[in-house]
Amino acid sequence: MAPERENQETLSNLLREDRRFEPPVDLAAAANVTAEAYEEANRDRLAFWERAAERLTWAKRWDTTLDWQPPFAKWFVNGKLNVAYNCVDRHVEAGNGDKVAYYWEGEPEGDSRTITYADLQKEVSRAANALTELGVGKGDRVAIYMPMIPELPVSLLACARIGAIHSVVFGGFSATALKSRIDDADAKLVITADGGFRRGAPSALKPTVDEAVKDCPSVEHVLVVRRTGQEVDQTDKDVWWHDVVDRQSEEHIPEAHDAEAPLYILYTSGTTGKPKGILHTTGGYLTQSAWTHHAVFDLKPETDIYWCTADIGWVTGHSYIVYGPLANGATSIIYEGTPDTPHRGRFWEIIQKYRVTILYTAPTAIRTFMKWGDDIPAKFDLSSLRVLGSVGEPINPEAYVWYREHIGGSRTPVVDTWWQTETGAIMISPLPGVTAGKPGAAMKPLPGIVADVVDDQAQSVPNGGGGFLVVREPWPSMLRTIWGDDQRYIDTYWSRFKGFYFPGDGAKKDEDGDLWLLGRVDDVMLVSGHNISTTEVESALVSHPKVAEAAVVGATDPLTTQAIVSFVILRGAVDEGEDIAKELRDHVAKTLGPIAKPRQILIVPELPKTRSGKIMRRLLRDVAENRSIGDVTTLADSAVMNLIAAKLPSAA
Ligand code: 6R9
Repeated sequence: MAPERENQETLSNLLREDRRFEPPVDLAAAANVTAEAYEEANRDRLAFWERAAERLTWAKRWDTTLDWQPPFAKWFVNGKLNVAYNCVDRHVEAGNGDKVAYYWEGEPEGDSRTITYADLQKEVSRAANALTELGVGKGDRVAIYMPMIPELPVSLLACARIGAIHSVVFGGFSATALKSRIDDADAKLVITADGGFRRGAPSALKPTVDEAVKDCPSVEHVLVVRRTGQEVDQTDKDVWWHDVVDRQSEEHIPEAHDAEAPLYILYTSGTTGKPKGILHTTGGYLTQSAWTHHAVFDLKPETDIYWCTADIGWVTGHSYIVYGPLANGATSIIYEGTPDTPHRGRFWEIIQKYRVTILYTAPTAIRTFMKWGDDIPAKFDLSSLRVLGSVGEPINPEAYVWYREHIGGSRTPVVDTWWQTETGAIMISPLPGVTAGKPGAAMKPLPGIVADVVDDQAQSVPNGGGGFLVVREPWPSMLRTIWGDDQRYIDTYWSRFKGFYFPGDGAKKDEDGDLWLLGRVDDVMLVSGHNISTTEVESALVSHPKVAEAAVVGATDPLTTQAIVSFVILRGAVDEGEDIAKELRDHVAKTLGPIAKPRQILIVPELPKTRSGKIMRRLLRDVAENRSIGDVTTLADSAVMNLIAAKLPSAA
């Protein structure tokens, strides 16, 4: 654990960046959202969100836009709507039934499906009828543990349609992690598959579900999709999707649900304690996920082909593969596999094949592509791309510039979108037709969002200062509570700064007042009286041509309180005898100043990451401080920590 920092002053503001990228003229001229949106929202924030809500189809209009009993919000009070109707049926009714909703690419090459809005309407209706037959009703919880196959978004929408609350659990989590999430929500049904494809081979899911469910009294049925054809053990709770769903009527009349009816729970691991079940509701969530998708990606549903590479088990997949894009009538790609199967150009091949125009991915993927080399994307035609997005971690300036140049052909704006499971939708981001982008900056709160950077006394910091990110006013897609634990909701998010939402991230304002995200405050280091962000030191390391990826932690140090320890993946082989550690330490000192010079540089083959690609610095801190390694259940690949430990002489 990092030492207590009760009197945390502001974050040191070390990194300088002068590159600017103006929006392309033609994109700006035809942009969905212009600079006026900021003024409109400043004049009347609630009226702004009302207009965003009017983009949806309501069965009954709300009578109060916001009922705010801090920290509990209700949006669009007494309004009624059906999320699945908004995402599917209304497009069919408008004559767009033949429009493609999803181009689905399986991991095995050649395994693909095209799903129109009319197809989706039939599949979702059948699945909704099946859930009803299995005894699932309004307010019941359904746990979903599936690979990235079409039945996954269909399951989400079927739950939304009947008012059941879905809880998607990443297909990579262990039986213990799955069981604790099923128990916390008292799920009545689990939807899963025999397995999925990973790196060219079938990988089983069902045995994990069997293991998890054997002591879950709340679970009445397990609905199983046959995907890989693997042998599965049958239990008396199991029913096959093809037996139960396929024979249902393809008609289902959607009932309108209350704007505040729960839509889903999604667990975030957090750094400590039991996972938090983040609860999202219906009207506000769909309003903001749809509006931000329209604004931040400048989505033109008639012509764009949009691809978000996230897993649907992550909030990014919920809001920007399923709900936002479908509410907007978009055509999207869903890809089942990994970027390196069967070869390292798979992403670029998919973009070329479908003429993808908008790509939304994560810094961890971008850094991996940089490491693999510029020659791989250069072999493909990526000229269809017009907007690039990034999410999940701060994007290092070098990664931003590489992404823009090698993927975006130096034409496309890059939108760095800051948000969280808890915020439900994008909060801070450039607008591609408005903002002159700065590599590494998330820039400004979106219209209708009131965010700021404050010091530990909750005072707004001046331009040039750093501190804590806060959100000062409620927003439509905010979490409503932590499932079953209002007190934990209050303590976690609303107690650190009275009256403000505290997301747990550090941030700085540059001289223009633009925002830079600096990572979780738990990761901020205290070195000789300076608060230094791990993000800035990592970005400095990544700006060295020999470095592919870097993770930085503060380890207890008798002289300086904490000392900076860096874990670095190199871009290629390094000559014997070369003092790479010295070279990198000097590079950081030159880029950021001597205060940020790492005490230690450890060259490692991999970094520990979550399934959504976030570096788990907590585990690296354990290594740097010679402790036994903590909870690894949310790690994408648990073998990584052994690889790292094997590289260490003696860390401290
Ligand atoms: C959407 C998502 C949330 C945390 C968040 C922050 C980090 C996400 C970021 C970013 C800097 C960005 N984060 N996007 N940091 N710049 N563009 O990632 O949700 O998995 O809940 O993570 O991710 O630290 O607090 P979630």
